[in-house]
Amino acid sequence: MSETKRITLYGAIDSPFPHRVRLALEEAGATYDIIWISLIYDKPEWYEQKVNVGVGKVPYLVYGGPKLNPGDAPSPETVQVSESLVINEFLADIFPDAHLLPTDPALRAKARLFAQYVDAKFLPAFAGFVFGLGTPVEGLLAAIEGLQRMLPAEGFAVGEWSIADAAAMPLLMRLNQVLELKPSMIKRDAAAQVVEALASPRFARIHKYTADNVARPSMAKTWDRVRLVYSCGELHDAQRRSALVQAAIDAETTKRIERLMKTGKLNSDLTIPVPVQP
Ligand SMILES: N[C@@H](CCC(=O)N[C@@H](CS)C(=O)NCC(=O)O)C(=O)O
Repeated sequence: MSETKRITLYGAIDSPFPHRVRLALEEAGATYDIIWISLIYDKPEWYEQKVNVGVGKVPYLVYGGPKLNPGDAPSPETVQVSESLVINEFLADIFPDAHLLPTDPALRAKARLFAQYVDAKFLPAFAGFVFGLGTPVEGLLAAIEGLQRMLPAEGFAVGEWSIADAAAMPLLMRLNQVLELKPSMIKRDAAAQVVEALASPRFARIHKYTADNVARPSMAKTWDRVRLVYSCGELHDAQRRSALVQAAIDAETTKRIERLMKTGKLNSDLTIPVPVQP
């Protein structure tokens, strides 16, 4: 594809998966529109009926066609891509000059293995811990350690920044946020143990890796916690603001858990054994 066409991303503020795509778009210096979908409250019916048909998950990327507004169906001549890791590969292809993936085949393979580890191992451990479903502290730490082992001595997952980093960072950011804000679903003693372990020399490499990613403008522009804070009403008093953020996270988490208990599914991809109700 020689010239870049209009890009529309359908995303949700609290979801790590569209965040992956936003990181890649920012790193590519792309111009794009975002249409926000509320997943928890008032998920609009048109999204599953007209956009990500029959699936309804975010992210969803539309490439080409005229400007889209909420409620529009993308025109049939557009390219439509789902699945965050696949979308990011697509972005690497349409923005070759941005080097979202290295050119060396060995490094490309490493980048893909890293992303695959994130989804296969880190994501279930993260979700099980964050949603209070019984991932033990050591299970979570082992998953983070596995990620850490895949990192080179310095720099990003494959040296230069790549979409492998976009795969991992949205989850690491949300884990850190949960450890800091401790919504009510999180067991406080477990959170304290994780915080202490992550601050220890055992996790020095992932600590530095996270800091290196946080320092990038792409993260500053896309980290949704800021949006969540501002969506709470442009408050300036830090204490009140963090109480409101905590309340919002608690409310969202509670809704998610209620839905999980009813359906047995965290989302359409991820099933976590639900404890049997007495
Ligand atoms: N494997 C997918 C996961 C996407 C996903 O599960 N998105 C969730 C939000 S975290 C979603 O849109 N769920 C639909 C819903 O909750 O209604 C990806 O990487 O894009």
